[in-house]
Formats: sequence, C-alpha cells, structure tokens
Amino acid sequence: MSKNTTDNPALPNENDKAKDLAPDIEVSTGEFMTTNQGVRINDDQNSLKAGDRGPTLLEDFIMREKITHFDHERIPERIVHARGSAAHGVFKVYKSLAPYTRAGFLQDPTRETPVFVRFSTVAGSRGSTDLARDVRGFAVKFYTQEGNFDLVGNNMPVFFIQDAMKFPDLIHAVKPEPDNEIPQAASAHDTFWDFISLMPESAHMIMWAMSDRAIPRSYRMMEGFGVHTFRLVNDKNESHFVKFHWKPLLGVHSVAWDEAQNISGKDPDFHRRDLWDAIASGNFPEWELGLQIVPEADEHKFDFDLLDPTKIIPEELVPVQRVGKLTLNRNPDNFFAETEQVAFHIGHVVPGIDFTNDPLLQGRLFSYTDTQLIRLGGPNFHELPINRTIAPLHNNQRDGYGRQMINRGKSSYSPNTLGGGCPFQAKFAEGGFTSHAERIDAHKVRERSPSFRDHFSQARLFFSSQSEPEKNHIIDALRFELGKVKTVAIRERMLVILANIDNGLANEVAYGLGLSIPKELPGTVNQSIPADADPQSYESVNPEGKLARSEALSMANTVKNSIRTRKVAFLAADGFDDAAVSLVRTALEKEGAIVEIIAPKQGFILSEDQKQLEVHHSFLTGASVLYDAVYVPGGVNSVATLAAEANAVHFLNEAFKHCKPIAADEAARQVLEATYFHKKLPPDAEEDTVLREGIVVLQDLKALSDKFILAMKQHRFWEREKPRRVPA
Ligand code: HDD
Repeated sequence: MSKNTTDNPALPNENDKAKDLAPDIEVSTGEFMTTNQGVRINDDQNSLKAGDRGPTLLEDFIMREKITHFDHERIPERIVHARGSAAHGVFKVYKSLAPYTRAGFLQDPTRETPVFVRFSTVAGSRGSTDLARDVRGFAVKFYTQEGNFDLVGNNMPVFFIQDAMKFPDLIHAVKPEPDNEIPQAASAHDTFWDFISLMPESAHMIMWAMSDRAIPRSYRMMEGFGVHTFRLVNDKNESHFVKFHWKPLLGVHSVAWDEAQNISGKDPDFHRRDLWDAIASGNFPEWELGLQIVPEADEHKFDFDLLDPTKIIPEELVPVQRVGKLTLNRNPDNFFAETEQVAFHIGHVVPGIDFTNDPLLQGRLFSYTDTQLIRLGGPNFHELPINRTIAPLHNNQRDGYGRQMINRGKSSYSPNTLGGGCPFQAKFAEGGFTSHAERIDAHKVRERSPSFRDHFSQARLFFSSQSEPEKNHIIDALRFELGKVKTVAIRERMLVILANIDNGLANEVAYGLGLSIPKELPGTVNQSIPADADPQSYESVNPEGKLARSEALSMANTVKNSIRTRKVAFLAADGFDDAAVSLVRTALEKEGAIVEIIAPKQGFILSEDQKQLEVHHSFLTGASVLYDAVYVPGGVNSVATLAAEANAVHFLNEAFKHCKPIAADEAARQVLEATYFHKKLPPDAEEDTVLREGIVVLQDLKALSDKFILAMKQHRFWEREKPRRVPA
C-alpha cells in the first residue's frame, strides 16, 4: 500500500471517509517509476539479457517482480453480483429517528454520513452486459461514527426463496449451465426454469423479475429495498419492525426488452457509463430513504408473515415514511481497489439496528463473511481502505494474511491485567451493541412455518396492479424466457404455476408457447422432488376481501416531472437549420437534458448559413437505443440527406418501436415520411395528443420545445406498442 501522498488534490477531503482514504491514494504525476521496494527503475522496456540477442537472466528482479504481480492481479469474482459499478456519496436524515432507533447516523439532520454504494446484476460474470434481464443489487455501506452499517438490498422487494438453505440451488440453477457454460447473464434456460417450476414460493419474485423492473433505464432510476424485515431499537431498548426502501428522485423507469437486447450489443457498459457520466457531470443521483415501521404488537396483524422474504408490506397498509436522502457525488478513483474489493455484509449493523428471524436473512448472516474470506484472501479484508471503518477500532483479533494494523502491547486477550483490562467492553449506555433480547421458546426443527405457505396472493396482487402495457411486458417476458426452455414439461409446469397466479396470464403465455395449461403437474414423478413442489398443495388466499391493487407496484405511477439527464439525439446533416437546433437544444438543456448530435459522419457539420456544429456520433457509433428521445431539425439539404439515409430512418423507426418521444420541425416532415410509422402520425400536436402519442411535429419551435419536454417527462408511450408493432 502506498502512503506517499497525504494531501492528494484528486480526493476532496469533504467527509471523514474521504479523509480516511486520502493517505492510500497514489498519484504518479511527476514521479519516478520504482519497484515495489521503492528502487527507481531506469529501463521498463527491456528485460535483462546475456547480450541483446541472448537469453533473459533470472537475476532480473525488476522483470520478475513486475510479472509476478501481474500473474496475481485477479481475484475470484463474486459468486453472485459479479458485475457491478459503485460510487461514493453521503446520507443525511431529515429529522431525528430517536423514537425508533438509537443508530447515531439516524439522529441528527446536520450529520452527513459517508457512503459507498455498489449496484450490480446478479447472474452474469464480471464482463457481462449491464442490460441482462435480472435483479439488480443495491448495496449501501454507511461509514457511521459508530461503525459500518451495510444495507445489502436489491431493486426488488422480495426474493425467490424463503430459506437460505435453497440459495446455492437457486444460483446453480440460474448461472450458465455447468456442462457448456451457456447462457451468460440470462435466466432464459432450462435449469433456471426447472428449479423455479418446482419452487412455487418464487411465484411473487418471478412476477417482479419478468416485469420491466428487471431492465432498468438506469441505476439512478430504480428503487432499492432491504427486502427482509429488520428491527429498529431505540435507547429504551424498545424494538419496532422495519422495511427499508430507496426511492429515486428521478422516478422509476425502464427500457423495452428488445431495446435491452440491442443495448447489450451497442454498449454493454450502458448502466456503468450512465452512472459514471451522471456523477462526472455533476448530476448527482439521489434517493430518499423510506421506512415502513411496524410496532412489535402488530407482528401478527397481517395475512402474511413479516418474516417471509417473499412478501411485501403493501404501502397501502403501512405507508413508506421518507426519512432521509442519499446522494452519490463522487466516482471511485480505482475500480479494483474500491468497487471490486468492497465487501458488504448484511451482518454489518450498528447499535440501533437489529435482525429478525427471517430464515433467509439468518443464512445470509453466515454467507457474506465467508465469501469475503475466499474472495479477498483472508480475515483482514476489513483493513482494505474501502472497507475500513472510520470509527475507532480496537479488539484482540491479531495477525493473518496481509495484516496492516500494528498492534502495540503484550496482551491480546480479555480479561487481562497486563493491558490494564483494555480494550474495554461497552455497556448499552456506552454504545455497546446489545442484541435485542427477543424471547424464543421452541423445538429445534427443520421446518417451514405454515404462515409462509401462501405463495400466490401477492404474486397476483403484483400482476393485477400493473398497467396494461406492463402486463403485456410480463407476458412477453415469460413467452421469451420459457420459449428458450427446451424441455416442454418444464414449460408446462410453469404454466401451472402461472395459472395459480392469474388464469389470464397463464392463458396468454400458453398461447405464445403453443401449449395448453395441463391439469396436473407434469414431469414430477422423480422421487427426489419434494411433494410441496405441487402448487395445488399450497394455500392461495382468495383475492376477495384482499387488497386487489397497490398503486406503488406499478411503474406507470412513478413521478414524471423531470427530463433531467435524459439523452436526446438530434439527427442532422450538412445544411441543417441552425436556429432550430440552437433553440430546441437550449430549451432541453435548460431542463437538464443532454443533447447529442448524430450525423452521417463524425467531425463537424455545416448549417444552412455555414455555422459549424460538432458531431458526437455517426450512425455507426450512435444508436437509437442509447437515447431517450429524438429530434429532427429542418434545413432543406439536411432533411433531404436524412430522408435518403437508411440509418437515419432506422434510427427513427427504432425510437418509435421503443415508444420514445419523437419531435421534428414541420420542415423535416420529409424525414418522418420515410419511416414506416408516418401514416400513423397524429393529426395535431395538441397537448392531449402529445401526451397520448409522444410525437410532436410543429413549425413553431417554441411550442415544439414545450410539447417535446412534456412528452419526454412521460418517458415512454407504451400504448404505441401492441397495435403497431414492426420489425425494426
Ligand atoms: Fe446476497 C452478494 C443482495 C440473498 C449470499 N447479495 C450480494 C450483493 C447484493 C446481495 C446486493 C452484492 C454486494 C456487492 O455489491 O458486493 N442477497 C441480496 C439480497 C438477498 C440476498 C437482497 C435476499 C434478500 N445472498 C442471499 C442469500 C445468500 C447470499 C440467501 C446466501 C445464503 N450474496 C451472497 C454472497 C455474496 C452476495 C455469496 C456474493 C459476493 C458477496 O456476497 O460479497 O455471499
């Protein structure tokens, strides 16, 4: 570890964690190259040889050191969540939560707590695409003054399984198949659906995973959830149950599945780049921390079990209180040192936060430290700069691989007299972590609680809470995924599961697969399959008398009040109308959107009046799927060029297919007329038409800008999809 730069300007000392990291930052500007022993190197181009055409000498300690280090540069990737991106930031609570918790970072609205947040996909390898249909990890490390608190959540509020015992099976099933390691970063294959079709408890999570939540537009536009029910404990040692939420201020938005697959080719780093660029340009992503708090006395008030991680608490039953804000404001300096080596653990809690007996949570408490031991090579991973606490650290743990801390003194045991009894234990009142003294009086059993048996009510609640386009996307996703499954009996078993959720859904999927829903569960004759795998044997609480819809579950109800950081492609060529480009660009940028110019070739294009405009991408390097909206300015020559340019027409067709807002000057109508959708252009650009159709063609550029912004705030016009689907 290099400690040579104590006042590195690259790292603003804006908070305690940044100060803590500063001594570890290495900057080589203006420095000589050295070996790891600090010896200056005078030739890094040639190995030491016996003559310039002779063999390389073993004596060459410089080359040996360099190659040895290189040979050891890789560590095992995470078994799940291998592909990720992270950022530094801060968290602040809005008002003291002292009535519920004594956690120091949740007391004082003036206290800013440093955080490091890592987003990830689950199934793919480190180098896989960001746009896989998958759950996204949302892991937050709070560097609090009382120690590190890790909230290791996902962008979906439930999980596939109820008991950690099944986690290795779930992951073996979803990972590439073991004989040929196919497919990468995809759940659309036999082993995954084989497992799922035998695990009715995954029904609710499957609805989320097949929904558009699994293909977010951006990490910055997805919710986060702690999933399990946790406890908050106050300074009177009173406990409340709590569910943690992250609510993105930019709203919750997704891309289309066809688009996701395209982005995977055009820019597999799409989410990573998006996060990096937003932070680098000062558009700091923000989320509010939300809490659903349930008094202990209400533990059994619900018709599901709070300890069951396949259940949500509908927001209609317990509202989400927004209690603080998370802002990501600094990109990491080094991917490996920070994003790769950060070690999250659900068991990293601080006084004031505690666990429940959720059996998935309980198993996780074992797994996370265990995995770091192999991944980071030993028990001292907490000393890596990114993992290090900013709270004072004293205990009697010693030694091990890579130990950094130099512990002074003779005693490394407790109790002791030789060390004056130090370090001391801390009483509850002195901030000592004291586990909530929950009363447990039970038999030791390997069993699942009967209160965990209803697997379908909330799956149904989720499906019926979706808008029509969202429902269609779920149907399409299931047709796609199950369509990739080769074993027909697996597809049929899934149809039985789906029929337990919603008959209409099951019928639609069955139609797409060319199957009918079997009366009995096919292919489960094997003795090793648990009898419980039969979904018919589960309770499915009747929807009558239940919550039929929950508004919060549909992304259609998300906030649609901003176009900040949305990327807009302007399609133009030589001879474009400069006034139009300037006016619309200024209007969009004023609202925080990002405009990029796409032209037939890179470099510069010239306007009608010979003004130069820098091109961001040619049609070769830019693609419609990388933008949120598209605009075509006027200008006789530009319009003629684009109308004859297949790539420009394809760009527009694809934007239409993916339901994106499209705007064009009246003078550019010729370009739109070359598209397949021109016959469907709305007759006018009145506000309600714009809000319905998302297409604005106007002469008045001011009105065009206003309506285009209105359309962009809607994000997508999914209604366009079904009746007008085209091959693009
Ligand atoms: Fe896990 C990583 C989230 C269940 C075992 N998990 C990991 C990460 C996230 C989650 C976000 C990536 C952290 C990072 O960025 O480094 N995991 C969840 C959620 C779960 C969940 C929300 C259910 C509610 N996980 C779960 C179970 C087990 C694990 C039941 C094991 C019994 N998870 C791991 C792990 C990982 C991990 C193997 C891989 C890398 C790591 O821990 O550090 O230990």
